[in-house]
Amino acid sequence: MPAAFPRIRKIQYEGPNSKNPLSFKHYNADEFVAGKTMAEHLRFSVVYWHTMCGNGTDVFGWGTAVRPWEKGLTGLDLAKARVPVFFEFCEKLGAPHYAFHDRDVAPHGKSLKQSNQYLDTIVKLLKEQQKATGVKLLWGTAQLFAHPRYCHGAATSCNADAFAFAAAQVKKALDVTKSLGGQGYTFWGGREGYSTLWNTNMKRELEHLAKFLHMAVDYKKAIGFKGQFYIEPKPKEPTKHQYDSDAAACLNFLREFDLLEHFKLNLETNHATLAGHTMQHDMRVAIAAGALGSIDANTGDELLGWDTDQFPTSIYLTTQCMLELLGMGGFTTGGVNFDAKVRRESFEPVDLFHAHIGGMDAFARGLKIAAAIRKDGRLAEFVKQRYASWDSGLGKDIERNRVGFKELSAYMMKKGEAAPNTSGRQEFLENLINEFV
Ligand code: XUL
Ligand code: CO
Repeated sequence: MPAAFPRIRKIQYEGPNSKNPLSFKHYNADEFVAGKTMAEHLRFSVVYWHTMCGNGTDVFGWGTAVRPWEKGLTGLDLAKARVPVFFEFCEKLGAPHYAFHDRDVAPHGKSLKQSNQYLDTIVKLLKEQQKATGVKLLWGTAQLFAHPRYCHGAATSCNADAFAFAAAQVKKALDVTKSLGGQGYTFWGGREGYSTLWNTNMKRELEHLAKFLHMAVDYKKAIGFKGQFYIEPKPKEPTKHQYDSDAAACLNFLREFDLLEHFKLNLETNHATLAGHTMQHDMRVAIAAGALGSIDANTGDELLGWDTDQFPTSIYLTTQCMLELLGMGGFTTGGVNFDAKVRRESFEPVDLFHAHIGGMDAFARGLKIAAAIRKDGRLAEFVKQRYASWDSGLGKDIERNRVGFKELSAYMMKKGEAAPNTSGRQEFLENLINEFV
Protein backbone atom coordinates (compact mmCIF):
# COMPACT_ATOMS: atom_id res chain seq x y z
CA MET A 1 0.00 0.00 0.00
CA PRO A 2 1.62 3.34 -1.03
CA ALA A 3 1.99 5.94 1.73
CA ALA A 4 -1.00 8.28 2.14
CA PHE A 5 1.26 11.12 3.28
CA PRO A 6 4.34 10.48 1.12
CA ARG A 7 5.90 13.90 1.60
CA ILE A 8 5.56 13.90 5.38
CA ARG A 9 8.23 12.21 7.46
CA LYS A 10 7.90 11.43 11.17
CA ILE A 11 7.27 14.65 13.08
CA GLN A 12 10.30 15.51 15.20
CA TYR A 13 10.85 17.78 18.18
CA GLU A 14 12.88 20.73 16.89
CA GLY A 15 12.48 23.14 19.81
CA PRO A 16 10.83 26.56 20.18
CA ASN A 17 13.06 28.29 17.61
CA SER A 18 12.17 26.00 14.73
CA LYS A 19 10.21 27.55 11.87
CA ASN A 20 9.25 24.17 10.44
CA PRO A 21 5.45 23.86 10.70
CA LEU A 22 5.76 20.07 10.58
CA SER A 23 7.79 19.85 13.79
CA PHE A 24 7.08 20.03 17.49
CA LYS A 25 8.23 23.19 19.22
CA HIS A 26 7.31 22.02 22.72
CA TYR A 27 6.21 18.39 22.71
CA ASN A 28 9.33 16.33 23.28
CA ALA A 29 8.00 12.86 24.06
CA ASP A 30 10.97 11.62 26.10
CA GLU A 31 11.69 14.84 28.01
CA PHE A 32 11.08 14.60 31.75
CA VAL A 33 8.71 17.08 33.36
CA ALA A 34 7.65 16.73 37.00
CA GLY A 35 8.97 13.19 37.32
CA LYS A 36 7.55 11.61 34.15
CA THR A 37 8.13 11.90 30.43
CA MET A 38 5.83 14.16 28.45
CA ALA A 39 4.51 11.09 26.63
CA GLU A 40 3.60 9.47 29.96
CA HIS A 41 1.86 12.59 31.23
CA LEU A 42 -0.09 13.40 28.11
CA ARG A 43 -1.00 10.03 26.60
CA PHE A 44 -2.17 11.64 23.35
CA SER A 45 -4.89 9.98 21.33
CA VAL A 46 -6.26 10.57 17.81
CA VAL A 47 -9.95 10.01 17.05
CA TYR A 48 -11.01 7.96 14.06
CA TRP A 49 -14.34 9.74 13.55
CA HIS A 50 -13.05 13.22 12.81
CA THR A 51 -9.63 12.34 11.42
CA MET A 52 -10.72 9.58 9.04
CA CYS A 53 -14.43 10.13 8.54
CA GLY A 54 -14.76 13.91 8.82
CA ASN A 55 -15.28 15.35 5.36
CA GLY A 56 -16.03 18.97 6.17
CA THR A 57 -19.80 18.90 5.69
CA ASP A 58 -21.82 21.35 7.72
CA VAL A 59 -25.56 21.98 7.83
CA PHE A 60 -25.24 24.39 4.92
CA GLY A 61 -22.72 22.66 2.73
CA TRP A 62 -21.21 19.55 1.25
CA GLY A 63 -17.96 17.99 2.20
CA THR A 64 -14.79 19.82 1.21
CA ALA A 65 -12.06 17.46 2.42
CA VAL A 66 -9.57 16.22 -0.15
CA ARG A 67 -8.68 12.64 0.83
CA PRO A 68 -6.82 11.05 -2.09
CA TRP A 69 -6.82 7.60 -0.46
CA GLU A 70 -10.63 7.42 -0.68
CA LYS A 71 -10.50 7.28 -4.52
CA GLY A 72 -14.29 7.09 -4.86
CA LEU A 73 -14.50 4.00 -2.66
CA THR A 74 -17.61 3.37 -0.56
CA GLY A 75 -18.85 0.99 2.13
CA LEU A 76 -16.57 -1.75 3.33
CA ASP A 77 -13.94 -1.00 0.65
CA LEU A 78 -13.62 2.56 1.91
CA ALA A 79 -13.48 1.35 5.50
CA LYS A 80 -10.64 -1.02 4.61
CA ALA A 81 -8.72 1.69 2.76
CA ARG A 82 -8.85 4.06 5.72
CA VAL A 83 -7.23 1.71 8.25
CA PRO A 84 -3.58 1.87 7.07
CA VAL A 85 -3.91 5.60 6.41
CA PHE A 86 -5.03 6.21 9.97
CA PHE A 87 -2.15 4.27 11.46
CA GLU A 88 0.36 5.92 9.13
CA PHE A 89 -0.97 9.22 10.43
CA CYS A 90 -0.71 8.22 14.11
CA GLU A 91 2.76 6.81 13.61
CA LYS A 92 4.10 9.86 11.77
CA LEU A 93 2.58 12.10 14.43
CA GLY A 94 3.96 9.98 17.26
CA ALA A 95 0.50 9.66 18.86
CA PRO A 96 0.52 6.57 21.06
CA HIS A 97 -3.26 6.03 21.25
CA TYR A 98 -6.51 6.25 19.31
CA ALA A 99 -10.27 6.05 19.91
CA PHE A 100 -13.14 4.99 17.65
CA HIS A 101 -16.86 4.31 17.39
CA ASP A 102 -17.93 0.97 15.91
CA ARG A 103 -19.58 2.69 12.95
CA ASP A 104 -16.62 4.99 12.19
CA VAL A 105 -14.31 2.12 11.43
CA ALA A 106 -16.88 -0.09 9.69
CA PRO A 107 -20.11 0.78 7.85
CA HIS A 108 -23.70 0.12 8.92
CA GLY A 109 -24.92 -3.16 7.46
CA LYS A 110 -28.47 -4.02 6.44
CA SER A 111 -28.91 -5.97 9.68
CA LEU A 112 -27.16 -6.26 13.03
CA LYS A 113 -25.58 -9.48 11.81
CA GLN A 114 -24.14 -7.84 8.70
CA SER A 115 -22.91 -4.81 10.69
CA ASN A 116 -21.14 -7.15 13.09
CA GLN A 117 -19.53 -8.99 10.18
CA TYR A 118 -18.28 -5.71 8.69
CA LEU A 119 -16.91 -4.74 12.08
CA ASP A 120 -15.10 -8.06 12.49
CA THR A 121 -13.48 -7.62 9.07
CA ILE A 122 -12.12 -4.21 10.02
CA VAL A 123 -11.15 -5.16 13.57
CA LYS A 124 -8.83 -7.76 12.10
CA LEU A 125 -7.09 -5.00 10.15
CA LEU A 126 -6.99 -2.70 13.19
CA LYS A 127 -5.35 -5.45 15.18
CA GLU A 128 -2.68 -5.97 12.52
CA GLN A 129 -1.99 -2.25 12.36
CA GLN A 130 -1.84 -1.91 16.16
CA LYS A 131 0.74 -4.68 16.19
CA ALA A 132 2.78 -3.20 13.35
CA THR A 133 2.82 0.38 14.69
CA GLY A 134 2.55 -0.03 18.47
CA VAL A 135 -0.40 2.43 18.54
CA LYS A 136 -2.84 1.38 21.27
CA LEU A 137 -6.56 1.75 21.77
CA LEU A 138 -7.37 4.36 24.45
CA TRP A 139 -11.07 3.63 24.32
CA GLY A 140 -13.77 2.24 22.12
CA THR A 141 -17.41 3.23 21.89
CA ALA A 142 -20.60 2.56 19.96
CA GLN A 143 -22.30 5.07 17.72
CA LEU A 144 -25.85 5.18 19.06
CA PHE A 145 -27.02 8.42 17.52
CA ALA A 146 -26.61 8.56 13.72
CA HIS A 147 -29.06 5.87 12.53
CA PRO A 148 -32.78 6.81 12.29
CA ARG A 149 -33.66 3.97 14.73
CA TYR A 150 -32.10 6.17 17.43
CA CYS A 151 -34.08 9.31 16.61
CA HIS A 152 -35.71 9.16 20.08
CA GLY A 153 -32.49 8.10 21.79
CA ALA A 154 -30.98 4.67 22.40
CA ALA A 155 -31.12 3.63 26.08
CA THR A 156 -33.69 6.38 26.68
CA SER A 157 -35.83 5.72 23.61
CA CYS A 158 -39.60 5.34 23.93
CA ASN A 159 -39.13 2.32 21.64
CA ALA A 160 -37.95 -0.75 23.56
CA ASP A 161 -36.55 -2.21 20.33
CA ALA A 162 -34.19 0.74 19.96
CA PHE A 163 -32.93 -0.02 23.50
CA ALA A 164 -32.44 -3.68 22.50
CA PHE A 165 -30.55 -2.80 19.32
CA ALA A 166 -28.33 -0.41 21.27
CA ALA A 167 -27.63 -3.11 23.84
CA ALA A 168 -26.64 -5.52 21.08
CA GLN A 169 -24.39 -2.87 19.55
CA VAL A 170 -22.67 -2.08 22.86
CA LYS A 171 -22.22 -5.79 23.58
CA LYS A 172 -20.38 -6.18 20.30
CA ALA A 173 -18.42 -2.94 20.79
CA LEU A 174 -17.29 -4.19 24.22
CA ASP A 175 -16.18 -7.51 22.73
CA VAL A 176 -14.23 -5.69 20.07
CA THR A 177 -12.71 -3.15 22.47
CA LYS A 178 -11.56 -5.99 24.69
CA SER A 179 -10.07 -7.93 21.78
CA LEU A 180 -8.10 -4.84 20.73
CA GLY A 181 -6.70 -4.38 24.24
CA GLY A 182 -8.72 -1.16 24.79
CA GLN A 183 -7.89 0.63 28.02
CA GLY A 184 -11.36 2.08 28.34
CA TYR A 185 -14.86 2.32 26.94
CA THR A 186 -16.86 5.55 26.66
CA PHE A 187 -20.59 6.16 26.84
CA TRP A 188 -21.53 9.46 25.29
CA GLY A 189 -25.31 9.80 25.38
CA GLY A 190 -25.69 11.22 21.87
CA ARG A 191 -29.49 11.43 21.95
CA GLU A 192 -30.09 10.39 25.55
CA GLY A 193 -32.21 13.40 26.39
CA TYR A 194 -35.29 15.05 24.92
CA SER A 195 -36.43 17.56 22.37
CA THR A 196 -39.68 18.42 24.12
CA LEU A 197 -41.03 17.57 27.56
CA TRP A 198 -44.56 17.37 26.09
CA ASN A 199 -43.82 13.86 24.86
CA THR A 200 -41.28 12.77 27.49
CA ASN A 201 -41.45 10.59 30.59
CA MET A 202 -38.18 11.77 32.10
CA LYS A 203 -38.21 9.49 35.15
CA ARG A 204 -38.77 6.40 33.04
CA GLU A 205 -36.04 7.40 30.56
CA LEU A 206 -33.52 7.98 33.35
CA GLU A 207 -34.32 4.60 34.87
CA HIS A 208 -33.85 2.96 31.48
CA LEU A 209 -30.49 4.66 31.03
CA ALA A 210 -29.36 3.37 34.43
CA LYS A 211 -30.63 -0.12 33.57
CA PHE A 212 -28.68 -0.03 30.32
CA LEU A 213 -25.46 0.97 32.09
CA HIS A 214 -25.96 -1.74 34.72
CA MET A 215 -26.33 -4.28 31.90
CA ALA A 216 -23.07 -2.98 30.44
CA VAL A 217 -21.35 -3.39 33.83
CA ASP A 218 -22.69 -6.95 34.08
CA TYR A 219 -21.50 -7.79 30.58
CA LYS A 220 -18.10 -6.24 31.23
CA LYS A 221 -17.72 -8.56 34.21
CA ALA A 222 -18.99 -11.55 32.26
CA ILE A 223 -16.34 -11.16 29.54
CA GLY A 224 -13.60 -10.08 31.93
CA PHE A 225 -13.00 -6.71 30.26
CA LYS A 226 -10.69 -4.79 32.58
CA GLY A 227 -10.82 -1.37 30.87
CA GLN A 228 -12.28 1.70 32.57
CA PHE A 229 -15.87 2.77 31.79
CA TYR A 230 -16.38 6.48 31.16
CA ILE A 231 -19.43 8.70 30.85
CA GLU A 232 -18.92 11.77 28.68
CA PRO A 233 -21.12 14.68 29.73
CA LYS A 234 -22.65 17.11 27.23
CA PRO A 235 -25.64 19.35 27.93
CA LYS A 236 -27.27 19.55 24.49
CA GLU A 237 -26.74 19.12 20.76
CA PRO A 238 -28.13 17.16 19.09
CA THR A 239 -30.86 17.05 21.77
CA LYS A 240 -32.26 20.16 23.45
CA HIS A 241 -31.31 18.68 26.82
CA GLN A 242 -29.08 15.71 27.44
CA TYR A 243 -29.40 13.88 30.76
CA ASP A 244 -25.61 13.63 31.32
CA SER A 245 -25.47 17.40 31.04
CA ASP A 246 -22.29 18.17 33.00
CA ALA A 247 -19.89 16.57 35.47
CA ALA A 248 -22.11 17.32 38.47
CA ALA A 249 -25.26 15.94 36.80
CA CYS A 250 -23.39 12.78 35.77
CA LEU A 251 -22.07 12.22 39.26
CA ASN A 252 -25.52 12.67 40.75
CA PHE A 253 -27.00 10.23 38.23
CA LEU A 254 -24.26 7.65 38.84
CA ARG A 255 -24.70 7.94 42.62
CA GLU A 256 -28.48 7.76 42.48
CA PHE A 257 -28.37 4.54 40.49
CA ASP A 258 -25.43 2.86 42.27
CA LEU A 259 -23.12 3.14 39.29
CA LEU A 260 -20.42 5.45 40.64
CA GLU A 261 -17.91 2.73 41.47
CA HIS A 262 -18.05 1.48 37.87
CA PHE A 263 -17.61 4.75 35.99
CA LYS A 264 -15.30 7.71 35.68
CA LEU A 265 -15.88 10.78 33.55
CA ASN A 266 -14.42 11.59 30.16
CA LEU A 267 -14.67 15.37 30.06
CA GLU A 268 -14.66 17.40 26.86
CA THR A 269 -13.83 21.11 26.84
CA ASN A 270 -16.44 22.14 24.30
CA HIS A 271 -19.10 20.21 26.21
CA ALA A 272 -18.17 21.93 29.49
CA THR A 273 -18.44 25.34 27.83
CA LEU A 274 -21.79 24.43 26.24
CA ALA A 275 -22.94 23.66 29.80
CA GLY A 276 -21.90 27.17 30.85
CA HIS A 277 -18.77 26.00 32.67
CA THR A 278 -15.07 26.17 32.06
CA MET A 279 -13.21 22.92 31.45
CA GLN A 280 -11.29 23.65 34.64
CA HIS A 281 -14.58 23.80 36.55
CA ASP A 282 -15.81 20.45 35.27
CA MET A 283 -12.41 18.85 35.89
CA ARG A 284 -12.40 20.20 39.44
CA VAL A 285 -15.90 18.78 40.05
CA ALA A 286 -14.88 15.34 38.76
CA ILE A 287 -11.57 15.32 40.60
CA ALA A 288 -13.26 16.22 43.89
CA ALA A 289 -15.34 13.06 43.48
CA GLY A 290 -12.30 10.96 42.53
CA ALA A 291 -13.95 10.40 39.16
CA LEU A 292 -11.89 12.12 36.47
CA GLY A 293 -10.82 9.47 33.99
CA SER A 294 -9.89 11.02 30.67
CA ILE A 295 -10.30 14.19 28.62
CA ASP A 296 -11.50 14.95 25.11
CA ALA A 297 -9.20 17.81 24.23
CA ASN A 298 -10.74 20.47 22.02
CA THR A 299 -12.22 23.92 22.26
CA GLY A 300 -15.30 25.81 21.12
CA ASP A 301 -15.69 29.29 19.67
CA GLU A 302 -17.23 31.77 22.09
CA LEU A 303 -18.86 33.69 19.27
CA LEU A 304 -20.49 30.64 17.71
CA GLY A 305 -21.59 28.84 20.85
CA TRP A 306 -22.10 25.34 19.49
CA ASP A 307 -19.96 22.22 19.51
CA THR A 308 -17.34 23.35 17.00
CA ASP A 309 -14.80 20.71 18.13
CA GLN A 310 -11.77 22.85 17.29
CA PHE A 311 -8.22 21.91 18.12
CA PRO A 312 -7.06 23.44 21.42
CA THR A 313 -4.50 26.18 20.97
CA SER A 314 -5.04 28.41 24.02
CA ILE A 315 -2.17 28.11 26.45
CA TYR A 316 -4.38 29.32 29.31
CA LEU A 317 -6.77 26.48 28.63
CA THR A 318 -4.06 23.82 28.45
CA THR A 319 -2.33 25.25 31.52
CA GLN A 320 -5.57 25.00 33.49
CA CYS A 321 -6.17 21.43 32.29
CA MET A 322 -2.64 20.37 33.19
CA LEU A 323 -2.74 22.07 36.60
CA GLU A 324 -5.86 20.06 37.41
CA LEU A 325 -4.35 16.85 36.04
CA LEU A 326 -1.03 17.21 37.85
CA GLY A 327 -2.96 18.05 40.99
CA MET A 328 -4.83 14.75 40.81
CA GLY A 329 -1.64 12.80 40.14
CA GLY A 330 -2.09 12.33 36.39
CA PHE A 331 -3.95 9.87 34.20
CA THR A 332 -4.12 6.16 34.83
CA THR A 333 -6.18 4.68 31.98
CA GLY A 334 -7.11 8.02 30.40
CA GLY A 335 -5.37 10.40 28.06
CA VAL A 336 -5.56 13.62 26.08
CA ASN A 337 -7.88 12.53 23.29
CA PHE A 338 -8.22 15.00 20.40
CA ASP A 339 -11.95 14.91 19.80
CA ALA A 340 -11.39 17.74 17.36
CA LYS A 341 -11.76 18.35 13.66
CA VAL A 342 -10.08 20.59 11.12
CA ARG A 343 -12.22 23.45 9.76
CA ARG A 344 -13.99 22.75 6.47
CA GLU A 345 -11.82 25.45 4.93
CA SER A 346 -8.72 23.43 5.95
CA PHE A 347 -9.36 20.65 3.48
CA GLU A 348 -5.92 19.28 2.62
CA PRO A 349 -4.43 16.18 4.28
CA VAL A 350 -1.52 18.21 5.65
CA ASP A 351 -4.02 20.26 7.69
CA LEU A 352 -4.62 17.15 9.81
CA PHE A 353 -0.96 17.29 10.80
CA HIS A 354 -0.93 21.04 11.51
CA ALA A 355 -4.00 20.61 13.71
CA HIS A 356 -2.68 17.75 15.82
CA ILE A 357 0.84 19.17 16.09
CA GLY A 358 -0.66 22.43 17.36
CA GLY A 359 -2.82 20.65 19.92
CA MET A 360 0.07 18.52 21.15
CA ASP A 361 2.38 21.52 21.42
CA ALA A 362 -0.30 23.52 23.25
CA PHE A 363 -0.70 20.71 25.79
CA ALA A 364 3.07 20.26 26.14
CA ARG A 365 3.40 23.97 26.94
CA GLY A 366 0.49 23.74 29.34
CA LEU A 367 2.23 20.83 31.04
CA LYS A 368 5.54 22.68 31.39
CA ILE A 369 3.83 25.83 32.65
CA ALA A 370 1.65 23.92 35.12
CA ALA A 371 4.71 22.04 36.42
CA ALA A 372 6.55 25.35 36.87
CA ILE A 373 3.60 26.89 38.75
CA ARG A 374 3.51 23.88 41.06
CA LYS A 375 7.27 23.94 41.59
CA ASP A 376 7.14 27.65 42.41
CA GLY A 377 4.54 26.87 45.07
CA ARG A 378 3.14 30.38 45.61
CA LEU A 379 -0.28 29.55 44.19
CA ALA A 380 -0.73 26.44 46.34
CA GLU A 381 0.61 28.27 49.39
CA PHE A 382 -1.87 31.12 48.86
CA VAL A 383 -4.80 28.70 48.71
CA LYS A 384 -3.52 26.87 51.77
CA GLN A 385 -3.22 30.10 53.76
CA ARG A 386 -6.66 31.23 52.63
CA TYR A 387 -8.15 28.33 54.58
CA ALA A 388 -5.84 28.64 57.59
CA SER A 389 -8.78 29.35 59.92
CA TRP A 390 -9.83 25.72 59.40
CA ASP A 391 -6.48 24.27 60.43
CA SER A 392 -6.74 24.95 64.16
CA GLY A 393 -9.11 26.11 66.87
CA LEU A 394 -12.75 26.50 65.93
CA GLY A 395 -12.37 25.60 62.24
CA LYS A 396 -10.65 22.35 63.14
CA ASP A 397 -13.37 21.59 65.70
CA ILE A 398 -16.04 22.03 62.99
CA GLU A 399 -14.20 19.81 60.54
CA ARG A 400 -13.72 17.13 63.20
CA ASN A 401 -17.42 17.20 64.11
CA ARG A 402 -16.67 18.34 67.65
CA VAL A 403 -19.19 21.20 67.70
CA GLY A 404 -22.76 21.89 66.53
CA PHE A 405 -25.05 24.92 66.28
CA LYS A 406 -25.35 25.23 70.10
CA GLU A 407 -21.58 25.48 70.63
CA LEU A 408 -21.14 27.79 67.62
CA SER A 409 -23.87 30.10 68.86
CA ALA A 410 -22.30 30.21 72.33
CA TYR A 411 -18.91 30.94 70.74
CA MET A 412 -20.25 33.85 68.68
CA MET A 413 -22.33 35.23 71.57
CA LYS A 414 -19.10 35.55 73.48
CA LYS A 415 -17.00 36.85 70.58
CA GLY A 416 -19.63 39.27 69.25
CA GLU A 417 -18.36 39.46 65.62
CA ALA A 418 -16.53 37.22 63.17
CA ALA A 419 -12.81 37.72 62.63
CA PRO A 420 -12.09 40.06 59.68
CA ASN A 421 -11.81 38.51 56.21
CA THR A 422 -8.66 38.53 54.10
CA SER A 423 -8.55 39.63 50.46
CA GLY A 424 -9.19 37.00 47.77
CA ARG A 425 -6.42 38.62 45.68
CA GLN A 426 -7.88 37.49 42.37
CA GLU A 427 -5.90 40.05 40.34
CA PHE A 428 -2.68 39.24 42.20
CA LEU A 429 -3.20 35.55 41.37
CA GLU A 430 -4.06 36.24 37.73
CA ASN A 431 -0.81 38.22 37.46
CA LEU A 432 1.07 35.41 39.17
CA ILE A 433 -0.25 32.89 36.59
CA ASN A 434 0.81 35.27 33.81
CA GLU A 435 4.37 35.20 35.10
CA PHE A 436 4.46 31.62 33.87
CA VAL A 437 2.25 31.60 30.76
C1 XUL B 1 -19.80 14.30 20.53
C2 XUL B 1 -18.64 13.64 21.15
C3 XUL B 1 -18.47 12.21 20.81
C4 XUL B 1 -17.91 11.37 21.91
C5 XUL B 1 -17.83 9.91 21.60
O1 XUL B 1 -19.95 15.63 20.86
O2 XUL B 1 -17.87 14.25 21.85
O3 XUL B 1 -17.69 12.13 19.68
O4 XUL B 1 -16.62 11.80 22.27
O5 XUL B 1 -19.07 9.39 21.26
CO1 CO C 1 -16.08 13.73 22.83
